[in-house]
Amino acid sequence: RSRLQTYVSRASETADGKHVELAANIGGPQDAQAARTGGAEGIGLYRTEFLYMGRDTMPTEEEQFLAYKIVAEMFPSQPVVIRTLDIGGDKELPYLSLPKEANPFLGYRAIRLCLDRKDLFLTQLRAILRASAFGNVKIMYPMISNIEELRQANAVLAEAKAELDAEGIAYGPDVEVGIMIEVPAAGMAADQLASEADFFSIGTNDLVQYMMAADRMNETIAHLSEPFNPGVLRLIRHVIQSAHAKGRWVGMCGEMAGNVTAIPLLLGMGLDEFSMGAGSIAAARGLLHKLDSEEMKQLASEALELYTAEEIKQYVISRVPAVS
Ligand code: PYR
Repeated sequence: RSRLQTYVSRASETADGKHVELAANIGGPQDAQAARTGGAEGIGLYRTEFLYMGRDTMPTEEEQFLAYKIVAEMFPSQPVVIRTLDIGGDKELPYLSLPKEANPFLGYRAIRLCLDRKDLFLTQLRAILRASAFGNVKIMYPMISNIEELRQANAVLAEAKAELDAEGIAYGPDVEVGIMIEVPAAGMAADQLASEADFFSIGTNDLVQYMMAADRMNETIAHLSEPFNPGVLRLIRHVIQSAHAKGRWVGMCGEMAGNVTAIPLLLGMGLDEFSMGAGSIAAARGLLHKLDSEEMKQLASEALELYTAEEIKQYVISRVPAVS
């Protein structure tokens, strides 16, 4: 057994006994076994896009229900956060006729598309609700920009529940409904959104792209895709503090959540759940075991006073030997 292997099956606790959740990002049932063997304590991001891609017709409610239920049953008491369809103009779906857009990442995608194509959204929400009868399923809306979108999405969810009630079909009684924080305006308004969302998950890949106004696929400006930028870190801190003030939990499902230099800072800022590729979980857990949560709180507050991403990273590395 390698040293990392020993961390696959241990609880995710810091040196001083604070529990955080280490969860996995998956793209479908085919990834769920690797998530379990990798030591995930749940699924922090179930990407549902793949169910819709590479085919000529929309997946039916039954197909989706089965794909969600299998995963819910594999993590019987642990959370499985299912993200509703996050697709847009950069992908081809033959049965959707998506518009060609000059700026697809600023365009008709994710919750925007779902609120416009209610038929599609209602079908997916029914499928997720039905799967929630078989495990600890949570629903998450992607790309929320304002509270109206959250309310509109919840209205469709209420409709889906009413339909299932009328048909006598079971679903979980207390399904939590959260949102992704990817749009900077939503991050700034996190205190308000926390009044109506049960949890947040910070999608740092998109959040950094939108905060830095830098296309993350554009190599020429790759240096700007920088999650350690002080502005980005301060927004993350604001999101976590705002959620906690309203008694909500906060996860992160972007790449930053599995970054060993970021983990001490995120722990110090109070992040509750870290969701990452299954292959990163053992290393993250091993690191957490060595960190003192109170010390990391201090570290984070000092690091967020520094002016550059490089200084912040160097500061973490100098203070946390386990990182380097
Ligand atoms: C993001 O970080 O943007 C994800 O969607 C995971």
